[in-house]
Amino acid sequence: MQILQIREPTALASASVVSGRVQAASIPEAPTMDKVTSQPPLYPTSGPEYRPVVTLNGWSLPWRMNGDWKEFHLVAEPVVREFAEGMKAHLWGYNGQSPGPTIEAVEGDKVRIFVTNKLPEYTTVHWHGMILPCGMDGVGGLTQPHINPGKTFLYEFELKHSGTFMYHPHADEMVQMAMGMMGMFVVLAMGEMEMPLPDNTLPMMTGSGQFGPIEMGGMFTVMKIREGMARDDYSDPGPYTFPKGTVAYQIETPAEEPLRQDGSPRSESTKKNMKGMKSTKNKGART
Ligand SMILES: [Cu+2]
Repeated sequence: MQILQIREPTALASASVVSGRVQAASIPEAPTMDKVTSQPPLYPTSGPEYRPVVTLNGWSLPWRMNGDWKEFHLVAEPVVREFAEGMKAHLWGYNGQSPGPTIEAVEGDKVRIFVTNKLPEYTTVHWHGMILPCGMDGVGGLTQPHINPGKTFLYEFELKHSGTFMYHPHADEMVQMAMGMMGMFVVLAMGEMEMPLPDNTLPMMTGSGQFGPIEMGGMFTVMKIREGMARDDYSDPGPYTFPKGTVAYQIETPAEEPLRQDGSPRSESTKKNMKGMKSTKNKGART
């Protein structure tokens, strides 16, 4: 919030507190990145000192100060990323890259994020896990109108809690996220953390459980709670011991191969076509 000085004498009397968005008429520059190597972090030029994060094979989105608002500009757009020499993937991302640039700010900051849509379809940006007003949560159709191609929306909110968050669309999710639209949003804590980071958690996207990797579809942070753990004990109690017979399991299929819908076995020619595929025959052990 800022007090606007309005020059017209008639308006002076009614000069009032207005939303930050009135100030936002000039859209900040949208930096873009063409390199896929880790870029140096951005040190704060105002506000509290902190040690910025380094995004591996990525970069941090520059911002500008406008009054007490930190302004960022994300551009959702098709991008080309070279994963290995000569292997270029046509993706969707933000500001020239996929994943999008890391947004970094400090607990208590007021952020204003401009989002310009240069995709061939509508989008939104959801600030995953962050505590903010419902109408800033970026769920197309539910909490805001979609951002149509060529349009720019503003998100304005105060960063209430520190943490490592992410942003991604909540619009045509299965396509847009699969195409690479996501980025990290790091909110640094002011002062001491009240609690050590528990190693008793599995962070989303990077965790592995006792049955294999835990994937994005889960989007979970899994806190391990066990009977008998001491209060304030955040040590990792290890994998959960499932009671016997309570885990979904694979069975040996009685038929050698599935029948077709009409009940006939697959023909030899079909088998030949399927030559490259192996049938999995894992022993389904019941725990
Ligand atoms: Cu999410």
